Amino acid sequence: MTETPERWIDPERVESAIAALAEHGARGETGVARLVYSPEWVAAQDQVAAWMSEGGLRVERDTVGNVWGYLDGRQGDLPIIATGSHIDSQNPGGRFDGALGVVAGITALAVLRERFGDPERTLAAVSLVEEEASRFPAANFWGSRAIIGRIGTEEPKRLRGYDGVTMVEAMRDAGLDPGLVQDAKRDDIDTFIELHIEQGPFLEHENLPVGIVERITGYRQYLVTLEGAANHAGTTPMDMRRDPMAGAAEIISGVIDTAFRMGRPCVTTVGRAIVTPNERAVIPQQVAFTVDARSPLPEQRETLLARHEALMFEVAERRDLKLSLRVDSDRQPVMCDPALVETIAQAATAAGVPAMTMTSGAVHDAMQMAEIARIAMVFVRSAGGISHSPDEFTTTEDAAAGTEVLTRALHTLAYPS
Ligand code: HGY
Ligand code: MN
Ligand code: MN
Repeated sequence: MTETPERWIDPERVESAIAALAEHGARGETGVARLVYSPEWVAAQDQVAAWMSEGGLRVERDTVGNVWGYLDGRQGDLPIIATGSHIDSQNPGGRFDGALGVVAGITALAVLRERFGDPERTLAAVSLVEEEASRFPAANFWGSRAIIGRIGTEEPKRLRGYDGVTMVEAMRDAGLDPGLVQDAKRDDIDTFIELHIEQGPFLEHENLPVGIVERITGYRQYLVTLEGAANHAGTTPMDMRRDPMAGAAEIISGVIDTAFRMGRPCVTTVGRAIVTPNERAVIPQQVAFTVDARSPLPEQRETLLARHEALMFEVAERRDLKLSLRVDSDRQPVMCDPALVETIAQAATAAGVPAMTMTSGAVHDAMQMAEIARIAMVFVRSAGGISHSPDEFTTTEDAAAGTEVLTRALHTLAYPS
């Protein structure tokens, strides 16, 4: 019999922090709606900064609102090792998506400081401002894109939220200067490890608490707008209509069917539709809908996107509809660093936490950070594979097991052996 290694992480510490964060933007019993730069978002970032200070970390806020907590290393001039995730949520989502990675990062650094003192390499825990695009449909990865220098100078003025507020106004409401977004860019990050809930069924299926991500899916998100001619539902013969709903129906069922026929791992989702006017007895003038298409295999992603676009153009042409296609987000699949994956696998073994390597079907801030740093991710099991819902749940034991693995991996990377 091998002995269970001593655990560095107290599960209660992780659980109580998740519960405290969930109060900022609480919706019902278990839901959270914490949209970027809202008052509840500001309160959550303040809470995070306070925890970082209590954990003995040096706190900084950058110009876009990311909160950084540093455990300074003896070799302070070396590029840093960072961990963290996003503090915003779906509208509403659950209490773990993003938040668990923020809590795990702060907990890991505080525990490393308590147990081992100063590291050799500087460690940072970061609470990133926005990943979900739940307030601004095209903001996605606002925090990590600022860090890698991929926010255009005009973007804050151009982006408008579902609530009609521009990014400039939202940033000002949160006490930030939108003219300084570019100053959040940095070039001193060597390594970024993001802990996140799996948001899918595979770990539960394998009865494992932890996954180590090797590859993150690629995706493209479109807003498809079809324009036809509004008219009376009773008097306009079927063969005399320019009906954008008929075109949308054909495209929506077609893209979903294409992904289904191409098979795993590609997926396509139509999650939002806006019908104008939205009336029972009127052929609509316009139907707009989102298409979110993903595959972790680069060639499969290209084939999927090409088929989707061909269908959209063919249907619009045949039905005499005006098609406009806006791409809100577009990203190739990203590979995690093999050496980091191995370091995390060894940390899991040392902790006595069973784990497997896997692919992420969700997109993550880590894939933006991959442009400037080597990256990897630690996943923890999602109950029922459910996420982006108030029903999202991860047990305290699993959350602590993932945090344990993260902490030990950071220890390997930042402390002399
Ligand atoms: O859409 C995504 O994959 C991410 O969870 N926002
Ligand atoms: Mn997330
Ligand atoms: Mn999410």
